[in-house]
Amino acid sequence: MNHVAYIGLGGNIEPRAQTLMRALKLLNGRDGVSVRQVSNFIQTEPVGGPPEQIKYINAAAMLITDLEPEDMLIVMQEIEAELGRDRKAEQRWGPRTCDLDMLMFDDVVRQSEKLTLPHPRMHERLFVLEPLAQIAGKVVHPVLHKTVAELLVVIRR
Ligand code: A4P
Ligand code: MG
Repeated sequence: MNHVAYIGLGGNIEPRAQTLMRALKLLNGRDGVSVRQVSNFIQTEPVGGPPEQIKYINAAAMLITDLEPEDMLIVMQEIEAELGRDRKAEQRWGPRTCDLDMLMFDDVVRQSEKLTLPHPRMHERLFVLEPLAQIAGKVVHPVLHKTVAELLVVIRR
């Protein structure tokens, strides 16, 4: 297990907390993936998407893994599908059972069609930074060269 990855979890279709718990269990059950830290589950106002969505529950987790980022993303997408997420039926930023985003993976900086690291919107989003700061406040963003705690201060201003 030679890599450290931070992921964001979010969902706004009931049972929200139960679905996120299942996602963490499924991740931890995969070969070469171990969930080591999990933030609190927080309720957040929906950002973007259609009006009148219910609130999200968001969380962040730290994993250690032998997988490379692309393989980790495939695992995350398989788990989203297992939890009933159907991308084709969904609107952009509309309600979803479980969205798993790869926020940071070691110090990898990469931009491909399938995977951008760090996640391109993580530093703009309270619903990502607030739970992430609970478990990774001192971790430095490899592009912005600020810690997660510092990024959180910036967007709260
Ligand atoms: N992709 C590229 N980089 C990554 C990465 N680092 N992690 C690609 C995960 N995926 C990555 O993602 C779309 C494509 O991004 C994938 O095919 C993958 O190859 P998706 O999960 O299918 O679609 P999405 O999540 O609907 O789109 P997007 O643009 O990623 O949405 P966001 O940015 O994740 O926002 N409000 C609250 N309060 N809480 C939320 O959790 N989430 C969203 C979704 C909107 N509003 C929210 C929340
Ligand atoms: Mg996503």
